[in-house]
Amino acid sequence: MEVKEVYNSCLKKDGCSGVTQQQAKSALIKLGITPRPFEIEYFWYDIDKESDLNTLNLEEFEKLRCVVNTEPDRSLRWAFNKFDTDSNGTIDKTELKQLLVLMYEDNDGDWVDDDFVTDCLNLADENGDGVLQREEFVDMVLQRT
Ligand SMILES: [Ca+2]
Ligand SMILES: [Ca+2]
Repeated sequence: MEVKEVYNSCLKKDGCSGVTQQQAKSALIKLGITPRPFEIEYFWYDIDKESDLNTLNLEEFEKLRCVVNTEPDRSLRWAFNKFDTDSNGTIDKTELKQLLVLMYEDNDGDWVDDDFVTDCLNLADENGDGVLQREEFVDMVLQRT
């Protein structure tokens, strides 16, 4: 399928003037491209120049398609810094909760509760210090997607 065709098919569902992050993701998957974790979010603000309601027009979507999968490590670094809101170099339980709500947004992230966050933290916290170091964060994100 052509890019334009896929773009339009994802667009039609809600009649908006551009694709949202979710629609962009499914459009890319239809085109045979699987975005790495947080790549779309990472590139989005660079590309969405007009910031028109957080959607991409066809031209902007083309740009996204070209950059996805080019810098997977950078998008993970960006995500780590973004969720490390107090910039202390680790992700604690509160910060992890924000991240999990976002990651599970597709399935309505509201069900993410403290028990779930604790379970995820315990699974990912390899050195057992109760917070996620950068490497633990990367492993967790890659395993979950
Ligand atoms: Ca932190
Ligand atoms: Ca740890």
